[in-house]
Amino acid sequence: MQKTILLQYFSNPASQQAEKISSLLHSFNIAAGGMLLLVIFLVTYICIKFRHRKGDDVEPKQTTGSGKLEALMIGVPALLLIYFFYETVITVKAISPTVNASMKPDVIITGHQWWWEVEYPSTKMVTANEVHLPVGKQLLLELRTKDVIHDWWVPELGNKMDMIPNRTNFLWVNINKPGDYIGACSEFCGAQHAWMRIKVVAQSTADYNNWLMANTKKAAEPMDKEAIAGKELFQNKSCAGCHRIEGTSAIAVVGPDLTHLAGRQYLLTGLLANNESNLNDWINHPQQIKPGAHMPDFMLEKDSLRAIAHYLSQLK
Ligand code: HEC
Ligand SMILES: [Cu+2]
Repeated sequence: MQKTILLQYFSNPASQQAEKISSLLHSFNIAAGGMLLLVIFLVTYICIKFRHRKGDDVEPKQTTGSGKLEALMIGVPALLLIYFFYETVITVKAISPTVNASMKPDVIITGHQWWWEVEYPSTKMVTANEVHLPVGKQLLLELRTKDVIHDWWVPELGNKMDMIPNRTNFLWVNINKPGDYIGACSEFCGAQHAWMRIKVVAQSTADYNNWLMANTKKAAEPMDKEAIAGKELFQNKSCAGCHRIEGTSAIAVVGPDLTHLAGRQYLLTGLLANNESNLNDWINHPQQIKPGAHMPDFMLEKDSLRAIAHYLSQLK
C-alpha cells in the first residue's frame, strides 16, 4: 500500500485519460530538458571559448543589438508556450468531456473524514474504501463530500478532482488493464488526511459483475455461537447507531457500510490488513489506532470485543 504514488504517474498510466496526460507530460519534459541542455552547453562553450587568456590586455570587441538573435530567443520560447497551451487545452477537453444532466454516473463516491463511501446506483449497493471498477469501459464517477473539501486522486488512472461541500463534481475514467491502483486524498482534510488512501480494484467485466452481484446480497448470517453473540452485541452496543449491515436492523450511515466488510483487503483506508485480530484491536481502541477518527473508544469487555470482531470477520 505504501508505493510512491507520484512515481506511478510517470511509469504506469493505466487508463486512456492517464495515457493522454502522461504523453503530454513526456513531450513537455523533452522540450524542457532540451532547453536545459542547450543553455548548459552554451554557457559552458562561451566560458571556455571567450575566457581570459595570458596577454589579453585590451577589451574585446563589443557587439550590441542583434535583431536575429533576439527574434530567436523570444520567438522559440513563445512558440513552445503556444504549442503546450494548445496541447493542454486539447488534452483537458479529451479527458473530461462535458457531463449533461441526462448522464447517469456509474459510481458515486463521497468523501468523509477520513474514509470513502462508494455507491453503485445501478444496484443501490453501498460499500466503502475499496472501489471496484470494470476495465475497458468509459466510466463516469460522481464525486461528493459530506464534510470538508477532499480530493480524489489515483495517479495511474488520470487526473485528480476536488470534492467540494454542496457541489457535485465528475470524473471520467476508462481503465486499460485489471489490477489494484492506489491513490490518496490530495486536499488536506484534517488529522487523518495522510491516511485517507484510495484503493481501486479494476476487474474484467465478468469479474466485476460477479463482485457486484455478490455484494448486492444481504449480509451473511453468523455461522457459530460466538458470531451470533457478536451480532447481538453489534446491535446493542451502539455500533448500529453509526454503521449499516444490510439485512439486519443496523441501518445507520454515519460510518462505513459493513455489510461485506470481510471482502475488503484493508481496514480503515489501508491502515491495517483486514483480519480478525486487527478488527479486534480497532474496536478495542479506535482512538489509539486512528487518533481523531469519528468513532469513539468503547469500554467493552474483552469477550464482547472478540465476539463482535468474530462476527464482522464472517461478513464476506
Ligand atoms: C459515532 C459513530 C460510530 C460508532 C458508534 C461506531 N463506529 Fe465504527 N466507524 C465509524 C467511523 C466514522 C469509521 C471510519 C473511521 C475512519 O476510517 O476514519 C468507522 C470505522 C469502523 C470500521 C472499519 C471499517 C472499514 O471499512 O475499514 C469497523 C470495522 C467499525 N467501525 C466497527 C464498529 C463497531 C464494531 C462498533 C461498535 C463497537 C462501531 N464501529 C461503532 C463510526 C462509528
Ligand atoms: Cu480527505
